[in-house]
Amino acid sequence: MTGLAQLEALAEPLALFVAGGAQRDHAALPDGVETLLLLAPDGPRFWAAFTTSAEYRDGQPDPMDRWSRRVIDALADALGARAFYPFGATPPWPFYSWALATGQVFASPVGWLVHPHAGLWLSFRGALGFGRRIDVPLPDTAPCSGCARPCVTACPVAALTDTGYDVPACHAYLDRAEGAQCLSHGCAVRAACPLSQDHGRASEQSAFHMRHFHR
Ligand code: B12
Repeated sequence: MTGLAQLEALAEPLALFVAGGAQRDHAALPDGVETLLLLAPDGPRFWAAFTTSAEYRDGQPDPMDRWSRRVIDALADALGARAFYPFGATPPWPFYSWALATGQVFASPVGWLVHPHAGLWLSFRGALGFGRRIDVPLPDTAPCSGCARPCVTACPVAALTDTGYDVPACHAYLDRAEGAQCLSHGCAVRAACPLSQDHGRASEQSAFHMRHFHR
């Protein structure tokens, strides 16, 4: 089995998928890393898998970050790779830039990352850095080509458009009664992406992340 097939097989029961691979010749990768494979939650299966974990149930802070470290550190050990996380590092590891360098993830009209499989629900739980090159097939088409761009007008207070993200305006709306829909079902912009529809993310997962964002 190649490194990619082996990782995909190990990631599948964890409800993670390989969202893309960044290569040293296209990305600023950490020393010693030739290929970096990005791991993303795989639709509604992810929430079902995560909520059965000890971390989700133990009542301690940051359960998803602790779960991610446990399972992705174990993948790194099994595959002889080095694990990187989008949280807990100062300064943060540049996941956004790494994602764009894969050629499998794209900047949407609103700037956030969009993926052919996950749409705007794309996020990362970690990445594995390998000391050897591992090729990852590229998608046939870029996700936003020919799209009517519903993401640009979906935010009820225009806090996120193709002119940028007004974070204080987003939080102010979430403080109002009308913001309850975004808090309990997730960001309206991310939900509006046609590709997000097929990813079928659980509302409970969106509410979990929105609580974290808006705490
Ligand atoms: C800081 C941060 C934020 C800040 C942004 C503040 C700002 N505007 O400057 C805040 C707290 C607002 C934020 C919010 C969210 N974020 Co955020 N955030 C990060 C974080 C931890 C660090 C970014 C950074 O500074 N990198 C350092 C520089 C050097 O690296 P870089 O990759 O080159 O950085 C580029 C990007 O950060 C980009 N950028 C700048 N501002 C913003 C804002 C957002 C929201 C995004 C997506 C990108 C982005 O420009 C930078 C230069 O090219 C990254 C994780 C990571 N390690 O990268 C996640 C990350 C970018 N965020 C992510 C997510 C999911 C969110 C939320 C949607 C969380 C949620 N609710 O689920 C929210 C938005 C709330 C909502 N309405 O739903 C995802 C990307 C999602 C996507 N599809 O694009 C990341 C990759 C985390 C992950 N685990 O997957 N975030």
